[in-house]
Amino acid sequence: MSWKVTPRRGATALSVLTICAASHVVRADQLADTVADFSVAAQGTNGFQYGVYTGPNATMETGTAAFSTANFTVTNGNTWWGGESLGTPAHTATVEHPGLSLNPAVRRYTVGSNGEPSYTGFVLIIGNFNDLDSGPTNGFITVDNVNLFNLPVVGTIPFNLIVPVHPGSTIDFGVTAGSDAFFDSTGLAGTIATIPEPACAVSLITLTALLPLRRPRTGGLGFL
Ligand SMILES: [Ca+2]
Repeated sequence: MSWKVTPRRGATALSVLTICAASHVVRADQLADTVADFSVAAQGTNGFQYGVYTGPNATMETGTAAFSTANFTVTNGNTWWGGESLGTPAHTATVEHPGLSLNPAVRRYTVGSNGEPSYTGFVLIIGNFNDLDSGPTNGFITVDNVNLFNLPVVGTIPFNLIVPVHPGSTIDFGVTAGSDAFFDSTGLAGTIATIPEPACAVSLITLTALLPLRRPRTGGLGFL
């Protein structure tokens, strides 16, 4: 007789799933946009800083490679310039160029800094690196000193990461030079958005506990 019970529980499951779907209407909030939030007004504007890791091709702040903005000055009104030859390393609204020293160019968003939303939870980091010149480069993303993405930039290289963060978390977008930094202009466009918690998660867990451990021999196809 279990087949009569199962459809009823299945119907309950469907109604809960409907509620879940409705709860996901809650919109994600965008925390940052590497292009739209670019500013030369001051380091930290819109939560972003522009600098380098002080280590050749470093992708994390380990050993001697540390993010620093100490040597950066503003020139030409629209570029953070790192003081090395040929105007490198450099950041614009859409471009990262590593230094001739092979120190990677890094732009950092710090969660909750400079009046940015104080957020704890998962974020979606999505966008792409784009090869703008002939020199080989790698594009990377490092969150709280853990490198999560690091790929050669050939054509357009998309990234799509879901990462837990908290106020003070650092999300670094960077470009490494490889063997040299000539012709290494690399496009970057990325956004960081919150991911709402599924409000129905507890309900689903509770529902799962109510479901039969074994599917009946008959009526199984009608379950959910
Ligand atoms: Ca290169």
